Amino acid sequence: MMSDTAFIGLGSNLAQPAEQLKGALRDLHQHEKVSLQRWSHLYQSAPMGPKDQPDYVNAVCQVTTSLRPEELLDVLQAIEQSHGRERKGHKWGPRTLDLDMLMFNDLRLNTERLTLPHYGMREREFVLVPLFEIAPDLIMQDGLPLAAWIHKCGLDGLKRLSEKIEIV
Ligand code: ROI
Repeated sequence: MMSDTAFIGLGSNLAQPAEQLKGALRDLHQHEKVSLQRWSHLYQSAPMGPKDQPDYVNAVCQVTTSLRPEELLDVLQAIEQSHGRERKGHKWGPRTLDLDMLMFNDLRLNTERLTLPHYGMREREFVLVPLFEIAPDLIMQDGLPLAAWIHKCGLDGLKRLSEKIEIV
C-alpha cells in the first residue's frame, strides 16, 4: 500500500541539468514502491551560495510510497549515484543531481541522515515556488500556508522553463 506522501526537491547544474531532472523523475516513476503523483515545471535560477558555478535547474515532485523515510532516502541516493553524483566535492559545489526529501507526511525527524521537513526550504525560492505549483494548499510545519512562506521568502530571478515534461 502506497499510503504515505512525500515531496522531493530535484536540482542539477551539470551535464544537461534538464535531462538529469527528467531522468530522475522517470527513475522514480519506475520504482515499484514509489508512485509519482505530480511534478512541477522546471525552473532555472542562479546558484544560491557560491556563485562560481553554473545556473541550476530545479523542480519538485510529489510521490506516494510504501517505503519508510530512510528507505526512500536510500532510493534517492541510489538515483543520485546512478546519475554520476560525486559526494567528495565541497558541500555547496556543483552537482549532476541532487534529490532532497522535503517532507514526508507531516513527520518531524532529526537523525544523522535525515531532517524532516527539510531544513533549508524556508529560504529557497527554487523549492517553494515549484512546490506551490503542485501543492498550492499545503500547510507548513509552523501552521502557515505555503503561500505565506513564499511571500516571506521574496522572489528574485527564478525563471520557469516552458517545456512540458512527459513521463511515460
Ligand atoms: N542554488 C540553486 N539555485 N538551486 C539549487 O538546487 C542549489 N543547490 C545547492 C546550493 C549549492 C546550495 N545552491 C543551489 O545545493
